[in-house]
Amino acid sequence: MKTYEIAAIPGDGIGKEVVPEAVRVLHEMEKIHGDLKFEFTEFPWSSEYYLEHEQMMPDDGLETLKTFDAIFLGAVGNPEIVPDHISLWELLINIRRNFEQVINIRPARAFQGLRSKLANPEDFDLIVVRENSEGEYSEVGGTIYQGEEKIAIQNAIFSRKGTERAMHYAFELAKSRGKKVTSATKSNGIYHSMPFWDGVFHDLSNQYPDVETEQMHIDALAASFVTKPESFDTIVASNLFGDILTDIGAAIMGSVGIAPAANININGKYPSMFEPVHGSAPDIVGKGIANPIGQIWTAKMMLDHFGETDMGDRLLSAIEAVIRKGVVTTDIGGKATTTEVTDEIIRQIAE
Ligand code: GGG
Repeated sequence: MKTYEIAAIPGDGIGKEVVPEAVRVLHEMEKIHGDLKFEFTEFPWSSEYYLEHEQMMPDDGLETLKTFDAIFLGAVGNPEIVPDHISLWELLINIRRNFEQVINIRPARAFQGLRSKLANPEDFDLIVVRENSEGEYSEVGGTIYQGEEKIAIQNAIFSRKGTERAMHYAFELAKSRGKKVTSATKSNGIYHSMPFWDGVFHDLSNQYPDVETEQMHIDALAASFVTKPESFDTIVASNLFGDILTDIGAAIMGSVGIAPAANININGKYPSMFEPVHGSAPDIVGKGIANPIGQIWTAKMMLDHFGETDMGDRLLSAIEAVIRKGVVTTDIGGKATTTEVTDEIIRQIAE
């Protein structure tokens, strides 16, 4: 029996509603496989935890998480309790940084039954490789003066090492998919970091002569994501550009509620973390309409990471079938509740 120890952090808002659904699906997969076990340990680290403890996770939280095979996270953020930059930096970004989860992989593809009845993955099937450790997500800077004179200074960090490893990852991925890499830049407007980014991309292109390359300014790229997503395969982007592009990617699939993500520790020293692209969505909490597909597809990415690709493929096929059937939540045009969607996915897995 192969056992995977998984730390579950439902977090805030709908994270608490969708994580248990994905856990339910994974337990069903255990039954089908027969030789696989998922042991979940749940941690209540969230904005509510902050109310009681004045921190998003305990001092030894990272030490505790270190021992797990993976971290399965829901959503972070409840600005009524904790300012968003505190909750994100103390929990989500804290884990990404300290566990050297330097790459964030975020796929987006067409599903039959969403954009059109005829859609299929050939229509578009892309992966954004987001640099996940530096860039515009930086604590370097500060504020000076007060009132009308107040000034905020925010520095972005682009290291050769960080930029190269994100690009290497993207090139290797594109090579395995037999397609091209598009670099998201803005070197006409951002004076230092983006020309540097372009230079690294140019150097890496020379190391991968078989991979087709292109670079596009982020504004034009964002527009093309909407109008011709089928023209992309692997996109490499900085931390902020990648975050924004992948919300657009989710929107062109049909809803941010279905998009998955994986924060990968590429050196194998620490656990990787799997979390959907969506946030805590306070406006729909408690209504039973949160889309569980983002979290369940995220579970598929975790299965793939474990090397359980047969099970991962089976799970994705079940998601495809459920979307095709139209047993979906309101955000993608259905009437089903969160639980009903999961029940249908479980039925499809068993078929
Ligand atoms: N599902 C994780 C989550 O809560 N994401 C909200 C968010 O704003 N994340 C920012 C980021 O991915 O950098």
